[in-house]
Amino acid sequence: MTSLIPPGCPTVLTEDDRTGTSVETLRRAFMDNLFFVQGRFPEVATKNDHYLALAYTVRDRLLLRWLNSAKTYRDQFSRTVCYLSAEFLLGPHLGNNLINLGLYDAVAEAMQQTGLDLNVLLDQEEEPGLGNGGLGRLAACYMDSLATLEIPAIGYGIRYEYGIFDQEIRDGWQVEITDKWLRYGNPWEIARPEITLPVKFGGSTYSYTDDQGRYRVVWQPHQMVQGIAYDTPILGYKVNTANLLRLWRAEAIESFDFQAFNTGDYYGAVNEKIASENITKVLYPNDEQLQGKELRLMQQYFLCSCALQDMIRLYLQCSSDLTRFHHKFTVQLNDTHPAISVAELMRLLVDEHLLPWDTAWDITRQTFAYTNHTLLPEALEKWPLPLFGSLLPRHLQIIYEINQRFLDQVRLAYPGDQERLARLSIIDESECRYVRMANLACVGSHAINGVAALHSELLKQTVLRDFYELTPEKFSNKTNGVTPRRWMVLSNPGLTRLISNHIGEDWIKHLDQLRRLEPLAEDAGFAAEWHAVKHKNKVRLAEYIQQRVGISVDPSSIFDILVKRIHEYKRQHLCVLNIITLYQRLKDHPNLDITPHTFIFGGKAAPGYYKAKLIIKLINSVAEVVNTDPTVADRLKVVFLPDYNVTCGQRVYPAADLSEQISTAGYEASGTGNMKFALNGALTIGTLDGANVEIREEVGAENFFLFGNTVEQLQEIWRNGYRPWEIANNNPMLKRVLDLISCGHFSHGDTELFRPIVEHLWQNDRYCLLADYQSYVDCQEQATRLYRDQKQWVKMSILNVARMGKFSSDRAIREYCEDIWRVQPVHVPLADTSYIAQ
Ligand code: 6GP
Repeated sequence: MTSLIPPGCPTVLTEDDRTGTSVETLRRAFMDNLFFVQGRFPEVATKNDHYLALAYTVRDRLLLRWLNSAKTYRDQFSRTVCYLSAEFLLGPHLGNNLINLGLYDAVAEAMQQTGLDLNVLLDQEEEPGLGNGGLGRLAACYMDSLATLEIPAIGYGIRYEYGIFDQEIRDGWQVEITDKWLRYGNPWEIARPEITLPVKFGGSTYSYTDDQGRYRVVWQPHQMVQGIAYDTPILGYKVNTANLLRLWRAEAIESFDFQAFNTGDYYGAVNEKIASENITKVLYPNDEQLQGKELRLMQQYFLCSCALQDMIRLYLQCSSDLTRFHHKFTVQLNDTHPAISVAELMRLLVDEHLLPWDTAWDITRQTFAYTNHTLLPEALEKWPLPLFGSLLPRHLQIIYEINQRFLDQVRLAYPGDQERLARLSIIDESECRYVRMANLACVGSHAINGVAALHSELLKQTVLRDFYELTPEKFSNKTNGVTPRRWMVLSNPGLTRLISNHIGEDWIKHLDQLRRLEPLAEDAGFAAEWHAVKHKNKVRLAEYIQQRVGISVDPSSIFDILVKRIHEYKRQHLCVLNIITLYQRLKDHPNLDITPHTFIFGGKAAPGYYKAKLIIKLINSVAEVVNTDPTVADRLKVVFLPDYNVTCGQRVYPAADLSEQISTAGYEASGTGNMKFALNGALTIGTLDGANVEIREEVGAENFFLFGNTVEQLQEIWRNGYRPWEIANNNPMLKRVLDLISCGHFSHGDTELFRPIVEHLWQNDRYCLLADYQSYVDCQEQATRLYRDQKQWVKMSILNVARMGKFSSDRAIREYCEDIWRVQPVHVPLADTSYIAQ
C-alpha cells in the first residue's frame, strides 16, 4: 500500500524535528506541519497554509526556549519585571523570531528547497497592531531588549480582537477599516483557558467587623466577567531567554448567565455575554487624546485586575508570605492607562488577602513605577467621579483613603498651602469632580520617569511640578531606545551585512560598537558601498510606492520622509507649507535648478480628530497638483503611503535620506522614529524637541539640520503675545503659500475645504508653524543643497549611524534595571529535552 503521507514528511517524529536547526530538519518539520497541523497536501496548500506551517515550525523552536526560561525562573523564584501596558505594537513575529533564533538564512534555504520564497511567506503575516504608535511600539522594543538582556519579564496587556484600524485613502480622505487580524489564526499565541480570572464591575460595597475584630469591606458587583490568558513567547537575540507576553481576553462567566436563562430571559443572558466580551473587542484609536468612554475604563481595569491577580497567583505558588511581593515583582506602568493598578493591588492585598492597610501600602508603593509619555494636557487621563464610582465603587473608596492619608502628609510639608493641596489631590474638585490618574500613579509609585532628557525636565517644571517639589528623589529620566534587531538586522539586511563585514556582529547586541565605523567615514570604498546599499533600499521603496499608489518616483532624488501619527503638534502641515513653497518657486522660475525631491508621508489620524484627517486630505490634494503639473516636471513628488504600520516602517526607514522630526519644541516627549531613521543612515531635519536634542548631541551639530524656536523662545513668544498674522503678512512667500491653499488651488476651486487649517494658522497657530516657517524653509534648502554633494552626505550618514549607539533599547532597559527595577539577568540553560520522553 502506498503511504498517504507525502514524501519529505517524517513518519516518526523525533525530538530533532521540533528543535533541530539544520536546513534539512527545518524542511522536514515544515512538511510535517503542513500535513499534520494545517491538514494539507502540498499540491493544494495555499500561501497561508505555507505561512502557518512555517510559523509552527519556528514556534516549536521558541517553545523549547520558553519552557526552559519558565522553569529556570520558577526554580530560582527570580525577580521579575512586569511591564503593564494597554498597548503592545509588536509588528510581525516571523521575521523577528528567525533573526533572534539565528535561523533566518537556514529557513530561507529550506523554503527555497521546497520551492517557496521566504519573503512571500513573511508578507503573508497579518501584523498584530495592538497599539496606536510610540507608546505601544516602545513596549514591544522593551520586551525584545528584556529578553535579549536575559531579564525575567512578563508583559501584561489586552488581546484586542480588533487592533488599530487599517487605513484606506479614498479621494484623498482617510477611511477606517476594521482590523480583523485574527481572521486567519494566530500561530504565535497559546490560549490558556485554564488560566481564567474573575473581574468584577459595578454594584456596591458593605462593611462589617469580622470575628477577629478586623474591619472588612465586601464588594458586591453588578457584573462579573472572566479574563482568559493568551500567551506569546518573546525571544531574545541569540540567547535562550524567551519571556512571556500575556494578553487577556474578556469572556462572560457562564454561570452568571444562568439565572437570567432560567427565568426565561434568554436574550438578556445573551446580551450580558455580548457586553462582557465587548471589553476586549477593540483598541481605542486615540493617540494622546482623552476620551472619557466607560468601556475604555473597563478595559483598563480589566487589564490591571487580571495582571495583578495573575502575579499574586504565581507568587502564591512559591511562597505564602505576600508581604514580600515587591521583592518578587516590580511593575512598570506604561503611562497612566494601567494606573488603576495602584488601587487594585491595595484592594487585593487588603480585602482579599487581609493584609493591614499600612503593610499593603508599603508593598504597593515599592511595587510600582510610572513612566509618563506625553506633556499634552488633553492626554492627561481623568475620569468623572460618577462614572468611576459606579463602575469601581470599592476602588473609589480606596482612592479616597489613599488621598486622605497622602494629603495629610502634604499638609505637614506645606502648612496652609490650599492651592497646592488642591493641585496634588488625586481628586480634581475644580468644576466637575474627576479622578486624576497621573496623580494616582505618582502617589502610588516609588519612581517616576520621562522618556527623554528634555521631556523629563519639562515634566518637573510643568505637569508634575508639585510632585517633583514634594518628592524630587522619585524622579529620573530614561531616554527611549529602539531595538536594533527589528529596526536594523531584520529591516535593513544590506546595511547590516556591510557593517558586520567591517566591524563584526557585536554591535547587534552592543550598539555602542557602531563607533568603530567612524574611521570608515573617510574611506572612499566603504562610502561607495554605503551609498550603494542606500540606493538599493530606495529602489525597493520606489517599487513598492509604484505598486501601492501608482506614483513613479526617482530613486536618485532625495527621499525626505515623515511617518508618524498625524497630529497638529507633529506638524505634518509645516512640511506641506515647504512643499508648496518649492512648488511656488518652480512656478515662478520654471528653469530653477533644484535638487529632485520626493516627499513621503505616512500615518494614521484618530478617527474623531477632524483636523488631523483634513491634514491627510491636504497632503493628498497637494500631491495631486504637484505630481501632475508639467512645470514641475517630476522634480517634486509627493506620496502619501496608506496604512502606515510596523511593516511599512520596516520598508521606509532603510530608504530615507532625510528624516523629518519637526514637532513644536516641547510637545514630542521623545519620538522613536527619529532614532530608527538615524540608525538607518538618514540625516535628521528637526527641532530641539524630545530625543532630537540628544540625537544631535550624539551625532554632532554639524551632522544634523536644526531649525526652529526652542522651548524657551516659544515661551517668550507666547508671553509677549503671539501674533501669527503679523508673521504671515510680513513674509510674502508664506502669505502666498497660505493664500494658494485658501483660494482653492489644491481643492478644485473649493475655498472652504482647508479653511479650518489655514484660518487656525492665521489666527491662533497653537503649534507655532508660522513662527518656525522661515527657519524650516531655509534649513530644508540647506539640506537639499548639501545632498548634491554626495560625498559629504554619505560621510555624514556614516557618522550618524556610528554615533547612534546610545539609542538602543538595550541601553534604556539596562538603565531601568539598575535605577528603577533593581533586577539582575538570569541565565537560562537549554536543559536536555527529556520532557519529550516523559
Ligand atoms: C508617545 C510620545 O508621543 C512619543 O514622543 C514617545 O516617543 C512615545 O510615547 C514613547 O515614549 N506617547 C504616546 O504614544 C501616548 O499615547 C500617552 O502617550
